[in-house]
Amino acid sequence: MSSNVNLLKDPKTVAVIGCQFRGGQGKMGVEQGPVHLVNAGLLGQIKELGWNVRWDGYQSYEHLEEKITVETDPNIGRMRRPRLVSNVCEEVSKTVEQHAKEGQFVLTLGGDHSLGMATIGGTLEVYPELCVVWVDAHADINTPETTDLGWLHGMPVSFLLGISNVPEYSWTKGKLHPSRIAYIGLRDIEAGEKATLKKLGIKTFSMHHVDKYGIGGVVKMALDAINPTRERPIHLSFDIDSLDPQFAPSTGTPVWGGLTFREGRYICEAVCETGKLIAMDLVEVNPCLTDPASAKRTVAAGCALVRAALGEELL
Ligand SMILES: [Mn+2]
Repeated sequence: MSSNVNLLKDPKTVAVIGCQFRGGQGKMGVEQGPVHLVNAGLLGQIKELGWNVRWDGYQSYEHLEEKITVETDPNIGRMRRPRLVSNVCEEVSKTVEQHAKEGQFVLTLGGDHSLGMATIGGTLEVYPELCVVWVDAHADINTPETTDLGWLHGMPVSFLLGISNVPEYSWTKGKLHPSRIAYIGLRDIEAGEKATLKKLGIKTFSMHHVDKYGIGGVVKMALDAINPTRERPIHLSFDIDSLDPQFAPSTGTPVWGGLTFREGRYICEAVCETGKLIAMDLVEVNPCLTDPASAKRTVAAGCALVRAALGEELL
């Protein structure tokens, strides 16, 4: 394990939350991501790296899904399932905040990426100086005005930045400053998102930059921008669809031309090496969309990314 995580309390503990939530997007199966990751041995693998594991169990949010049905949750503007996503994310946010407050590394297994507003919202409460590395094929920065499809998994960053104003989401406090988030792996961005990224001057590293500078250069530039003295705590939000579909085919919105497995793993290694990583999300693993072998490959890649972020070294 990385020995220099001075922000975490001893004994070094990873709190793992298995978020079985799919309400931020339209496909069945992403709620099974945590089950497949855990069944692949992820918790044992984390222990082998020297961490204590506090497993929170699978969180199914049935109590909220029963209360907030399709009928009682009509669209707000173009936003689909807005109240369900808000309620689930508010609950997840409190859980993440509690673990972070106790000095634990918080690992959230999704579930869809709408959860990003919850997890980062939670860590920001404990670490106001936090910066975010968002690894994704998509920018997930749509607002209710710019979204084409209306699914919340394409919008979490806008709530973190406070540029989406929806009364039902008043619990999202918009505390993340645009200078504190960098993207890596982008290659499928909507027109409204491009305008937002430009307007806010957000550091974006698309696959073009990965090709041009190499992944080592890109991660260094990303960290130099959001964490120049490497003193800020880091939250890594890793969407498995950042990887090319040949490495991670089982995901809801695959896009060709993505990160290789090695490039994805390198990002995790490099962020871990800073000694400042305090939380990670691994989201959008949907084992139900492909044949079992492809699902297994995707889950194995996800486990390896988590291990790298938690200090597994090749040598
Ligand atoms: Mn995403």
